[in-house]
Amino acid sequence: MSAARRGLGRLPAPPGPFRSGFWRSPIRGPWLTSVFGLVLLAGIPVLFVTGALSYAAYNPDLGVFNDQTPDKGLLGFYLFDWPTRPTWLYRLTQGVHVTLGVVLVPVLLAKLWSVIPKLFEWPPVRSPAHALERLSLLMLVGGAVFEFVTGILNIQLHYVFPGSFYTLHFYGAWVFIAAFVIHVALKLGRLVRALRSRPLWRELRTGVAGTRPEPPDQDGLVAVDPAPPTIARRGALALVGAGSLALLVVTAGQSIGGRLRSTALLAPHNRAPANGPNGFQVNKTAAAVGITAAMVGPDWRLELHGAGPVRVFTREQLLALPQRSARLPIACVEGWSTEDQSWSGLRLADLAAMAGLPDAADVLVESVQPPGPYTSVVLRGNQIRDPLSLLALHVNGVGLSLDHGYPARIIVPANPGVNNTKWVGRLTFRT
Ligand SMILES: Nc1nc2c(c(=O)[nH]1)N[C@H]1C(S)=C(S)[C@@H](COP(=O)(O)O)O[C@H]1N2
Ligand SMILES: [Mo]
Repeated sequence: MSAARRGLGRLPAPPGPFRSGFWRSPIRGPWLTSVFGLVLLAGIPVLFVTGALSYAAYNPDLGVFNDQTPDKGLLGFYLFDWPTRPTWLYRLTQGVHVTLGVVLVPVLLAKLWSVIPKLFEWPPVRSPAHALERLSLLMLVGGAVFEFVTGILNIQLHYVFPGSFYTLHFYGAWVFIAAFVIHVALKLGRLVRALRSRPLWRELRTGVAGTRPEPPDQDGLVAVDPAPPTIARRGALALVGAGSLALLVVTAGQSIGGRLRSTALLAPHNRAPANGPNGFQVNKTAAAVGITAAMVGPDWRLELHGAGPVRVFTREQLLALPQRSARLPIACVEGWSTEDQSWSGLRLADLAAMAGLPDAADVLVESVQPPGPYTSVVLRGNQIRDPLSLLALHVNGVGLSLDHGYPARIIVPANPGVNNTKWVGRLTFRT
């Protein structure tokens, strides 16, 4: 035994939560922790995968415009060309990511509550191995809290961060998942044993009166001096389950749509802004981003850059060209999405051919909006060539409303909403 270890061990625990008698809930113990842990074990990998897919969809290979995550380096190893089919792909992956993230909040909080005595272990460090374990727990808890907080702030408030939300959430996810994998590897055996120790059906039949503490455990979760029970384990599970269910009900409608849309009370984009053909969700209105009547009035032009000289079109000239249509949704990074809308306008593939580059590798799309994060977006070759990819002039049979991007906007199947640029002023096809 080292001198340091003896020294620390001899210091008495400070009063309060560091004392072993402080935590007294009689239901705290490996079983309850493992039930919450099992739910997170199923949910967090889904969050990680759908989140990672969102980065591929957001098009980080295409440089500074679409993705502000600098130097992804090795962590970007998996990035690939996001497909354009099925057209609802991003609606699904991002709807699952955001909805599941919200629904898991009560489970995460309950899991943290169930292990809180571990945060106040005394002595704080017993050995180098113990120090490592505590560091990994710090990364785990810190990573989880960080990812949930940044994610929820983003879907509720949109970009309130110093720097880019994407950067923070991306690196945070890798730190969190690394700690998560280590934690699962260390605890899986204990989780299985704890779950086997008390059959769920029996626990669900046990009321407050029959609730007894678990036998003392190696992690010190079980109270040494338990208080009389005020809630059964099934009551705690019901409470957390009801919290998750309530969050599901007030969130999922923004992604599922239809009649459920009106139940999405927590979602900032839950309601259709108006009736009629343009009456579906608007993320940023024209007024909110500084689009003035002059920018999109009779003087508006589309500039088409490519192999030959620059070509310039009025809206009337674009309307005189062959119009194509596509039924496609808008699916925002924030998780909300619209049902399919009927868009019509010019195929991006036709525009690429008009620009003299039918095999263009990508296209730089620029909005007339004053410079900001959405004013430039790059779309890839596979997105240009999909026959459903349009520079839309109409939606649902009428001209685009100003808020949906009049005079012209991009709509590409399975594209994250953020890359469907509104108020387009210039297209530059490139090889
Ligand atoms: N020029 C411009 N295009 C934009 C945006 C914007 O703020 N400015 N918002 C984007 C985002 S984040 C989304 S989700 C969609 C929303 O389109 P909608 O408002 O027509 O539903 O537009 C995208 N195109
Ligand atoms: Mo968005």
